[in-house]
Amino acid sequence: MAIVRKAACPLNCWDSCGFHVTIENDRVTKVEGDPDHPITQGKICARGRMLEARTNSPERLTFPLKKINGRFEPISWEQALDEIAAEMVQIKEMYGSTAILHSHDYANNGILKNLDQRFFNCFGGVTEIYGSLCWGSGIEAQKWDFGNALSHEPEDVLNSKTIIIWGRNVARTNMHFYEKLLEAKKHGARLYVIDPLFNATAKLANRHITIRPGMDGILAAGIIKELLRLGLEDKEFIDKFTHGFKDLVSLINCVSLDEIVDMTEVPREVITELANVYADRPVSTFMGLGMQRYENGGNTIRLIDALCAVSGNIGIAGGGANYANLQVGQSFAFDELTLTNRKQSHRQFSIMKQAEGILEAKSPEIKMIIVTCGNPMNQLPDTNVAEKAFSSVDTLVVIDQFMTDTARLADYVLPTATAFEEEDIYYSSMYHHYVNYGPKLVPSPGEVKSDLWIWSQLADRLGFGADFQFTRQEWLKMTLKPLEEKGYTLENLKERHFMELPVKKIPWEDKKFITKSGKFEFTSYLGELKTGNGKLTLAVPKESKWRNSALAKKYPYSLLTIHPMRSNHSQNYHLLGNRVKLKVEIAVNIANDRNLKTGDVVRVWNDRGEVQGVISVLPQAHPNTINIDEGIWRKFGGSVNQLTSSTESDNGLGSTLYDCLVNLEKIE
Ligand SMILES: Nc1nc2c(c(=O)[nH]1)N[C@H]1C(S)=C(S)[C@@H](COP(=O)(O)OP(=O)(O)OC[C@H]3O[C@@H](n4cnc5c(=O)[nH]c(N)nc54)[C@H](O)[C@@H]3O)O[C@H]1N2
Ligand SMILES: Nc1nc2c(c(=O)[nH]1)N[C@H]1C(S)=C(S)[C@@H](COP(=O)(O)OP(=O)(O)OC[C@H]3O[C@@H](n4cnc5c(=O)[nH]c(N)nc54)[C@H](O)[C@@H]3O)O[C@H]1N2
Ligand code: SF4
Ligand SMILES: [Mo]
Repeated sequence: MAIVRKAACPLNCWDSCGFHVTIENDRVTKVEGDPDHPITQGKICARGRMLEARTNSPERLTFPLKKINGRFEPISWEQALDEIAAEMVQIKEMYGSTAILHSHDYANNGILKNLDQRFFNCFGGVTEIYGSLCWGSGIEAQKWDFGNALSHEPEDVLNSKTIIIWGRNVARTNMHFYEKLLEAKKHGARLYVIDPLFNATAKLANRHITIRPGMDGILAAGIIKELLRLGLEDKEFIDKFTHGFKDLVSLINCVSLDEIVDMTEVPREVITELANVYADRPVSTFMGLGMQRYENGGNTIRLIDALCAVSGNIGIAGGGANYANLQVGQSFAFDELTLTNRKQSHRQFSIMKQAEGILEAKSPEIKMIIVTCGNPMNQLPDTNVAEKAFSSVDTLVVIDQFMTDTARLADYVLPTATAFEEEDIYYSSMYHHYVNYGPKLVPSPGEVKSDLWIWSQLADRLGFGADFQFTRQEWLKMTLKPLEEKGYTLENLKERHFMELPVKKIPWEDKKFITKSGKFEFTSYLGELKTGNGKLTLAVPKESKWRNSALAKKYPYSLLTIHPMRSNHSQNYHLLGNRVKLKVEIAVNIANDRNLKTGDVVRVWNDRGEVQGVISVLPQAHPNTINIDEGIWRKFGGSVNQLTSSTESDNGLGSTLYDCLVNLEKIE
């Protein structure tokens, strides 16, 4: 008999949806949107629906595996856990616990996924990664400017006169916001999209403005320049609530509008139009994450923040410099969950440069890597170097659901549960402020165990089992403690399946910023403290003709590797059948210059690597721009990250995945 139960999407996504999951004979047979969920409203994307296929796939890993003489053999959990624990003890004794690297990303938004950190902290502290491939530069930028990265509640967009979608692929990556944009448009809001690609969101827009990749900060500077020339700035806001405006004015004065037009390839009249738009408040700006994956990414977000501030669009209904909403994640008791104070040793590599970290590590060298919730062989930049690094250690342990490109390299592969096979609470700090409850719905296949079970078993063997002797109920209560004190209980959440968190709906309404000056900082004290320079700059991408003309001659095209439609990163390609091909999307001028047409096979290369794929000509993309969707597996022609660079962004905390020049040619 079929029953329908409420659950939650675990995927790393803006939308954090509520589900209706159909179960027949202990099997998930369908995943749909929960019509009662205030954001989801009954609609979900293909990635959500495909969680059924991910759960039931015959390719699921169902036994622990050990590589013996180059081949994977099934082994018992006893053997796998005993051997891994024994090796951890030995490594700790001989080299210290930081000879182990914990490599992870955020493939699952479950709160209890953070218990991996508790495990490694209680073990004594391992080498950890810091920063983020995803949104690191922008988060840090907003901390410098505002003190925190906060967004308006989604509903508030209905108060905007104009909505600027700046480098966010809403229709593809953030579908419930797309629905809101439709609604706002019906209410009379104007919609602008600034993006090098004419994406599905651009189709909805009143105006699509293409830009040379990586030049958005320069465009924001140009708009500020025009605002000031026309006397349209919000003088009161600037005087009362900002710090460092003089520095901003000097910066703007040292570049002409003609130069800005030349650099951004955005026409002068469009820049003037945008200045008039920004002055006609309220204007809400929604920044995407693609735009800050450049070496100048932090500064780019800071200049757009500055534009929102100069035009008086901060702290007002229908306004905002919306990027992420960290107040969501900041509502939970992570310290209690992760026990940071138990760490005795400590070393960190940036997530971008973990491969270099592994290859160069001394005293101690990295002897073992444990990978959770990530597929670094696909998703890290410069994957050829990453593969060398991950292959160089004595023991690689990968915990995953499938035999990914990373798992293939492993010595031990431990099969883990999908979200429908364990209980957790899910949230995303990217967009809305609801958390969702996901119960355990079905048993796991074969000998699959949850990540949490694996940590508890290893903890037992390593002598700190007591730190893991809690029920799921107890773990969840521990995490929700700060909320429970305010009357938001786990019982309530379990009953309703979603809960609206008590966060600020219009951030900075009181104009009290949590920076050192208490003001919005055009010149940042925190930036000065951390990097020696808190001033805004007119920085451009590292791989550009201004910074490296020889490189730009050799590799004349900008490569974007944006997020795929039907997969969350690498998670679904193997489930899409034999249709999967690496598609090389090119601007019309490249097609003309190189005599290429849709269907041609090309190789795309730079000094780091090469991929081959099939051409698709993109109408209305910015000249000299190429896109290849990220996430594709090696066996289908990936990873595209063979081409990308592991350079860190200006503030050290973000990736430069889209700061990437390539060349291409037709092959037979
Ligand atoms: N379908 C799908 N949805 C997803 C994901 C997925 O893998 N698949 N992943 C989720 C995750 S983890 C994240 S981080 C979010 C990301 O969500 P988004 O920020 O929407 O997506 P990205 O693919 O990172 O960024 C892509 C957009 O930035 C534009 N862009 C690139 N460079 C520039 C630039 O220099 N200037 C401007 N103005 N625009 C630029 C691209 O053309 C594209 O439209 O999506 C989430 N949602
Ligand atoms: N070129 C390029 N590269 C990119 C990006 C880009 O735009 N362009 N985007 C970057 C961004 S924004 C992000 S967020 C990262 C994402 O990078 P990753 O998080 O590494 O990518 P995913 O493919 O989502 O997931 C990784 C693995 O986690 C596994 N997994 C899922 N759930 C669980 C679980 O509960 N437990 C365990 N142990 N494993 C689980 C999945 O099966 C999958 O193999 O990629 C980054 N890399
Ligand atoms: S992937 Fe995102 S949009 Fe799709 S169902 Fe999950 S949370 Fe919703
Ligand atoms: Mo991401």
